[in-house]
Amino acid sequence: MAVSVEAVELRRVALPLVSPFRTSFGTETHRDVLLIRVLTPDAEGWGECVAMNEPLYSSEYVDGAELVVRRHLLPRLWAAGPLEGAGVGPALAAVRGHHMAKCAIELAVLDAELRAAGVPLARHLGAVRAVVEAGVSVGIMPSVEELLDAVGGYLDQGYRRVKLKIGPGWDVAPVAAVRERFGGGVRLQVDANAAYSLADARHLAELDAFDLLLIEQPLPEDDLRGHATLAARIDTPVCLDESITSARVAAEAIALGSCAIVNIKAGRVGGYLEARRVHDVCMAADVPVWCGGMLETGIGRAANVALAALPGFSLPGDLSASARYFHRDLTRPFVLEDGCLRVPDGPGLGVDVILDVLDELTTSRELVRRPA
Ligand code: NPQ
Ligand code: MG
Repeated sequence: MAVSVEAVELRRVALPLVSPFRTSFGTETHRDVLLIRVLTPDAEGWGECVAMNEPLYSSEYVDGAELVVRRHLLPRLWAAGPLEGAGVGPALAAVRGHHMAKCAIELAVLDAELRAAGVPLARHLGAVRAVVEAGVSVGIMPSVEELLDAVGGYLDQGYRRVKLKIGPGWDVAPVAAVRERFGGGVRLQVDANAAYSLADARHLAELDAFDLLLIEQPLPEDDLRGHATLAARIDTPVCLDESITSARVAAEAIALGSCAIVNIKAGRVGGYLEARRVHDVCMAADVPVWCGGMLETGIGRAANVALAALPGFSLPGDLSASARYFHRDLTRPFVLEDGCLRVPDGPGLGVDVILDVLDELTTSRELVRRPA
């Protein structure tokens, strides 16, 4: 069902993190989020742009995303006229890249469309589950002792699997310590965020001893061939994150033997509908997938949980409780129930933005009206 977008609000929100999050590319203390709110005659819709403050995870960053939305994407949205969520990708396709910016707009239009129609996003995407297993991503810590305390706390909360961020100088020792302390029953995986090179293959093979579910994105984003070579040299299954920028690239990576598992993030591939196509490609190839995370607020988290309820998502995602990252969320908080998150079943995202909290955390806002 097409909706007529009358105006779009661009809003920047700053959420302090409960503790600093360190990865191989840097340390974050705040989440600086761009929100997209579309106003239509029947309903409003919300989207979240997951671009980081700096272009460290990928080339997108939040100031750039905001500019691209305003200058290059909204004019194309207006030109398209009334449209469905499924029409957003095609309407914006002339603009190269900027997947996270496009994803936020698509999600907002989908949300408005589905709220107006009374349909939950999960059902629209093809969800088959009412709850999804929650995993937690644990940053690089000042010491192994602090890491063990953090992991122990998350396991006590019920998380179904643990992902350790790794990088040169923080890899084999912390993994060995976590295995030693918590045993072989913990589902454990690692994420390098592209911090290694093929010359590290023998070193990364030392991780083979720890029965990891997977190693995520050891090599640079554009090195599919290198990942295929590495995958043949280590026993730990290789999973790709940053490299998988579309369903087509997912098919290529699988065909090349670059990965045995895929992390799906809607922002990275340009939207939740392309994310579903990545899921479909992987499922057809018997490649397990799981839902990645970008420290989303309740808006993006609700959409991720809906996506993760699709049938091919056979591993726990980076889907945590709101409290893993934020003191206060922009929606009712997501909470763990027996190590799982409930899939929202209300129309659209199925969660409502708490406007008081939103206003308190807002750092800027602008309303762009459809040209007459
Ligand atoms: C990943 N996420 O899978 C990312 C990377 C990441 C949950 O590990 C601010 C905003 C900080 C986005 C740190 C997880 C971030 C971020 C890491 C994304 O590679
Ligand atoms: Mg990753």
